[in-house]
Parts: sequence; C-alpha cells; structure tokens
Amino acid sequence: MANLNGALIGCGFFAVNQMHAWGDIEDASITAICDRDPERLRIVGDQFGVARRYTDAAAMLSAEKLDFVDIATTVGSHRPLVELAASHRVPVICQKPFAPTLADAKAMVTACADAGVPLMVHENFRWQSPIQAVRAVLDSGEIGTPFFGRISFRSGYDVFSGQPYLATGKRFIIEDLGIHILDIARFLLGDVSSLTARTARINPAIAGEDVATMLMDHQSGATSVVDCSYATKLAVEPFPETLVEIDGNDGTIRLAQGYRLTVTGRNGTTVRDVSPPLLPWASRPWHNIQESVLAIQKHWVGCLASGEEPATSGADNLKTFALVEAAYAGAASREPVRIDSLLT
Ligand code: NAD
Ligand code: 89V
Repeated sequence: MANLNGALIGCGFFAVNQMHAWGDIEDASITAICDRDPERLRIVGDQFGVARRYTDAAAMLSAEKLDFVDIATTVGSHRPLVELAASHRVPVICQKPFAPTLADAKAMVTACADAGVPLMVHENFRWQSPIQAVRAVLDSGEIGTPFFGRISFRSGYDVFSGQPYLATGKRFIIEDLGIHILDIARFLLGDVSSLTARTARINPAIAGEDVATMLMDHQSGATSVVDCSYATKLAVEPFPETLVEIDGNDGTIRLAQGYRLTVTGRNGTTVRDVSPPLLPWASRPWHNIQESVLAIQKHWVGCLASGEEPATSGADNLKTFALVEAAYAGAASREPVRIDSLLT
C-alpha cells in the first residue's frame, strides 16, 4: 500500500498518543500538524520531527495535499473542522465526543457523505484488547445468547490535572467517559431501544455530573446497566479499566479488575489474564487506552485501503451519541427515553 499522508489538527494532551501510534504504522505518516497555540505546535512538532506546521487549519488544508486529517481538538471545534475537511474532500478522523449535540453530529455525517469522504470517530475504547477478548468469547458462542450485561467504570482517578477543561463543562462524565462505556455496551450487546438514567455530582469542585447510572433495553432483548463514576475511592485504583459482566443462557463472562477474564460456559470455566501490552511509548495506567489508539488508527488505514466502512464510522457513532443525549434527557426528566425517536 502507498504511504498515506496525514495531518493532525490539535496538538494537545491526547494528540501525543495519536502521534506515537502513527509512528508505529508503516503505511501512514503525519507530514503536517496544526494547532492554534504556537507553543503546542512547537512541542509536538519538535518531539515528532514534523516540519510543516500551521496555526490555521484552513491554511493547512489549502496548502497541503493530504490523504486524511486526524482531528484531536476538543469538542467545540469538531463540526467546523470536519466540515472544512469535507469541503476539501479529505477523509477525516474526529476525536470523541463527536460533536456538542446530536444535530451537529448528524450534519457532520451528512457533510462527509455528500463529499464522498470516509469519516471515522476516534472511539477507541472498544478497541482495547480486554474488550476485544470479551467480544471474541461472545462470538465463539461459549455462553450462548446474552440476556444481561453490566459495563462498569468506577474510579477516583484525578483526570482534571491532565484535562482541566473536564472540570468546567456543564456536562462531564456521560459526555466524556460514559460515551466510551455506552459504545462498549453497543459493541457487546447490540443497539439500544430505550434508556433510563440517573446522575449525581459528588465532587463539589467541578461543574458537571461525575456519577451516572444507565439502564438500557437492547434490540436483542438483553438488558444492560452502564455505570460510571469518578467519585469512587477504591483500595486499588482501577483507572482506566472497564469491567464487564455478561450473562448468557449457557454461561457467563466476567472481566474483573486486573484484566482477569473468567468465562464459564459450554466447555467449563477458564480464567485468563487479558492485560494489554505495554507499548514502548506507553505508560501505566494509560497503556490500555494507548494500545487501543494504535489499534483504531491501524483499522482506519486498513479501511482506507479496502474501502470498508470503519467500525466506528460517523454514521455508527450517531447511535452511541444518541445514548449520550438520551442519558442527559432521561436524567433530567427521570423518564425512559426511546432511542429511535432521536435517530429519525
Ligand atoms: P487539549 O485541550 O489538551 O488539546 C486540544 C488542542 O487543540 C489544544 O492544543 C488547542 O490549542 C487545539 N485546538 C483547539 N481548537 C483548535 C482549532 N480550531 N484549530 C487548531 N487547534 C485547535 O485537549 P485533549 O485533552 O487533548 O482532548 C482532545 C480531544 O481528545 C477531546 O475531544 C477529548 O475528549 C479527546 N480525548 C480522547 C481520549 C480517548 O481515549 N479517545 C482521551 C483523552 C481525550
Ligand atoms: O478517554 C477519555 O476520553 C478521557 C478519559 C479516560 C480521562 O475519560 O477523557
């Protein structure tokens, strides 16, 4: 495959992981970078040896001949930047949360479809190897048909020191973290027909909710609970592990803290360590997330080569984003929310 020429927009906290991962992918290189903050541009440009640097994305898109752009800015700029890439007919990856609202997200999907360019949301949590291991057990048929799931992320980790903006938004845990966990629930148990939610703010120093509990009906007939907290102080801090319990008619799956996967099913019980590898540039405890960044970026390069739609395409992510909107609406009304009404 020819080497793809990519550009990165947004050289902040998380983009450094994306740059390391691009460095591990033979078939693609980041040849230009953009950040409106010259200091971030200098730091990332010098660290990764990228000479072509821009403080304005429109100027970069006009000047460079690109095979894709990778948008790693925060959510407020996602829609204009995706639409800018579409207007130049450049395939685009956009970080999560995809957009500020579902209406914006739908407009972004339409803009890329009209321009005929692939659009992938960097929804990487489903690409974590422990989550892929759970998916493989389901695909093997070992536990039969799932009828219940619990997908859980409970932590007391200080995310605010690395990402201070998380403390200031009216929306916090569902929009930033719950979006990943809801996507994992869809990945493991399928699309959702209705959602009921409750939220709380335990940490008085932040503006948004830091606890969310969601009960979902899946179209398959399965029921799941997705629970997230950044207000949970445990003896051993689990950040950033997502824990999974799935019951099927022939057995159970338990992904427990410490990346321990226990499967009880048609062939008895097995216990496996499904710890993610520690990539040379990664650091604990983030290595689980960092490995998934490499996996999703490899997936993107493969999709560009094959013409296949990315697993977390913009169109797919609308169905995860609808769960985020439903969770906020349902927590406010204390009523169940039907998901199909949001997607029409
Ligand atoms: P950040 O604030 O550290 O970095 C964003 C950078 O984008 C900043 O340097 C800023 O100057 C730049 N920027 C903003 N608007 C711009 C524009 N219009 N043009 C050029 N540059 C612009 O934020 P972050 O913590 O790195 O988060 C970035 C995104 O990554 C967010 O959407 C966040 O939710 C997401 N994120 C994802 C994961 C994951 O696992 N998928 C983890 C952390 C953060
Ligand atoms: O993955 C993320 O989006 C991060 C974190 C893991 C801290 O929630 O913001």
